[in-house]
Amino acid sequence: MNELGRLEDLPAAYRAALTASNLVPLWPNLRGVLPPTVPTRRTRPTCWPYAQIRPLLLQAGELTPIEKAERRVLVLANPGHGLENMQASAAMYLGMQLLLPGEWAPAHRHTPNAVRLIVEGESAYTTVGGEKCVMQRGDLILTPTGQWHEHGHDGDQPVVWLDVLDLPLVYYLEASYHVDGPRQAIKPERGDLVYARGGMVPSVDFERAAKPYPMLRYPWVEARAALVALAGNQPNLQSVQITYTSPETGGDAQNILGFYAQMLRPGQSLRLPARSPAMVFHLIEGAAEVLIDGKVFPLGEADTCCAPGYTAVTLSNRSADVPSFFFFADESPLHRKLGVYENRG
Ligand code: 1HN
Repeated sequence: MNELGRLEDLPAAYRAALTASNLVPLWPNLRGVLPPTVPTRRTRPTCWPYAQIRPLLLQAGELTPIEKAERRVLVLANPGHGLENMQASAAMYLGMQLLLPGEWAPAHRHTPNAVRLIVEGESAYTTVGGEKCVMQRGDLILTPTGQWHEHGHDGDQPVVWLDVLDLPLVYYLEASYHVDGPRQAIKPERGDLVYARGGMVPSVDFERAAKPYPMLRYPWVEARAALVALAGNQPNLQSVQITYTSPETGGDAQNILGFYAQMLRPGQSLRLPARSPAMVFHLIEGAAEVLIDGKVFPLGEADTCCAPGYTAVTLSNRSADVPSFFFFADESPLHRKLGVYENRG
C-alpha cells in the first residue's frame, strides 16, 4: 500500500487557501476513513455492573424529583465515544431508568425507537400508543418510533428498567426530536394477549397485519419458556437463542436494533462469531462471564456490557448446575438494511 501525502507536505499558503474555500484534500485523510481490512471502532468493551449503578440511581431518586427529570435515567456511556455523547456503541444508547412509587413520567413521542427491559420491581407500567403494558422483570417492551408513551407506578418499591434506543444513529441523521402530549386514554386491546401463543391467532374481530407493531410487550415468562423448550427439543443445539420478532411479519421486532434472548446450558461456553454489528449483553438470570477482545467481564444478574463490532465474543455460564439467561441487543437489522452486515466467523 502506498504511503499517501500528508497535510504537512502541502505549502501553508495552499492549505490556507483550501480552508478559506471550505475545501479539504482527501489523500491525507483517506486511510483514516477507510482503514485497511477492519474498521476503526470507538466502541470499547465496557461493563456496567448493576451493583455500581443501583445506589447511584436510588440517590438520583432523592436528589432529583421526577418533575425535574421527566425521565430519571443514568446513561451507560461508553468512554470510547466520550461520556458526554451518551453512546454505548455507534447506534445504541443504553440507560437505567428509575421510577418511584406514585411517580408518573409524562407522555411524549419521539423519532428514536426505544425498548425497555425490566430489571427490578413490580407494579409499574408503560402506556405505548394507548396500550397499557405491565412491567415485570425480564419483560421486553417496545416503544417504536413516533408512538406516544408514558410511565406510571402503582406499587410500593422502586422500579428500574434498561432503556435501549437507536438515539445515537437518529441524532447523527439530524432526525431526532420529541413532542409532548396529554395523558393517553387506555385502549382495551393487548398485543401480548392477542398473540399469546405462537401459531394461534383470534378468528373473530382480528385483522392480519393491521398494525406495524402488533405486539409491544414480550413477557419474560414466555421468552424463558421458549428457550427452555428449544434447549429440550434440540439437546445438541449450541446456541439456544431466540429473536424477538413481529408476530405478523416474522421479521425483527424493530427496524434498526435487534433484540434476542440467549440461554447458556449449565457449564456451557459459547463463542459468538465476529460480526459487523456492535452488541449489548444484559444478564437476566444466573452467573456468567463475557470475554471480549481479551477482556473478561464476570456478569451477575442485571449487569450489562457491550462489545464492538467485528469482534468475537465468548459467553460462559459460571454455574455447572443451572442455566443462565441473557438479553442481547445489536445493530444487525440496521447493518443488513444498509448492506454492510458481515459475519467473519
Ligand atoms: C425517553 O423518552 C425515555 O420515554 C427514556 O422513558 C430514555 C433517552 C433519550 C431520549 C428519550 C422514556 C430516553 C428517552
